Amino acid sequence: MSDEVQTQSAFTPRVFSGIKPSGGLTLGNYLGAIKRFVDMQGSGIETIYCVVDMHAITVWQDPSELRRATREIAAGYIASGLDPEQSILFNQSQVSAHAELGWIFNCVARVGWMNRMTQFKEKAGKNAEKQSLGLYAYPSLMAADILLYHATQVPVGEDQKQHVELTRDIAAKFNHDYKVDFFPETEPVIQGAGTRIMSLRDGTSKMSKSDVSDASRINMTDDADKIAKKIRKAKTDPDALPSEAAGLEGRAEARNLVNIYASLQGKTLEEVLPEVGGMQFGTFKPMLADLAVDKLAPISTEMARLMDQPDEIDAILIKGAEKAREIAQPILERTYDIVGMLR
Ligand code: AQP
Repeated sequence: MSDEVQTQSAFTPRVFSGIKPSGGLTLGNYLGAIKRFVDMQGSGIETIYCVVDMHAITVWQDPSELRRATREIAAGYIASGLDPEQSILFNQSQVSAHAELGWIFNCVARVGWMNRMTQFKEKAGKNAEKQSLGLYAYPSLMAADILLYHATQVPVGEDQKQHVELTRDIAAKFNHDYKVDFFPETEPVIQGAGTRIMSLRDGTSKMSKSDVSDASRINMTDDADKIAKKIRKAKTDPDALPSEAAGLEGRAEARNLVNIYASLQGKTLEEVLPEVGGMQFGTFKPMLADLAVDKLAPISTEMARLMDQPDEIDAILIKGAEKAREIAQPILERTYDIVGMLR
């Protein structure tokens, strides 16, 4: 390694996270990720939020639908309270340094590490051989997304914890192999009751935007009637709600609905159980539906307004990408120097 390469040992706190436009936003994305993004925006730390379109194409995406979903996620960010003047908002493919650092990390990450990624196993199922190489390698690109900004904190839902840990392993191996202290050990920020929102049809599987059943999820664009209907039809059990968390043992669907109720109010499960304990689902579900509509309607109304102004969204993303490049490019160039690439 060249002695001239500047290394860094103290990292300025910086937040990075993203959502992939593989469909419309769900309540899971909102409670597990976007709500946290908004909380962190005001914390005095620089915040960078990306629409990770390069991750979306790890499974087939119709090009015009990908453009639409990219704008919808950007609209969801803004409508939920992310301010393009306070946070950097952009889509990943506009900053080519993500792909470039991703390649370097493909050469740092080990096949054995990737083989342990549970999300690939879940998504690929029995058809692993037929999946794209990109789906298998995507956690390494995710590490590049984060480390390209020397991000120290990544707000994510529970399902992404393993990938942030892999990011730390990649950073540590890079630093060790090249004898530098260049990439930070990023911390996942997994907080609140909404870190793992489950399907409304099956309390043991995650609410996902690509689930074949629309009834399994609440989309951020669903209207009040649809939200109420989906909650009314959500799978439950015949018992009343308990007043203490122990009473939710073995009741995945009941736990999920109470979690959603708590998270929408920014409270913990323990804080809301005394209020809802003893209620039958016939009473609780309409109350939950009213709360969900109350919280989501202003967001979906603003999303619809923004989606009618695609040029406005595109301009925000272009401007955000310029700001992102200003941070990313020097870090990429220093990485090339460390690795020994002549430029
Ligand atoms: N159900 C969920 N509960 C809590 N957090 C969730 N997140 C996703 N689903 C839930 C969080 O949202 C962020 C963005 O996720 P993503 O869209 O990049 O990828 P994903 O986790 O694979 O989301 P989906 O909806 O399941 O997408 P598909 O169906 O296309 O794979 C992450 O922080 C994630 O934790």
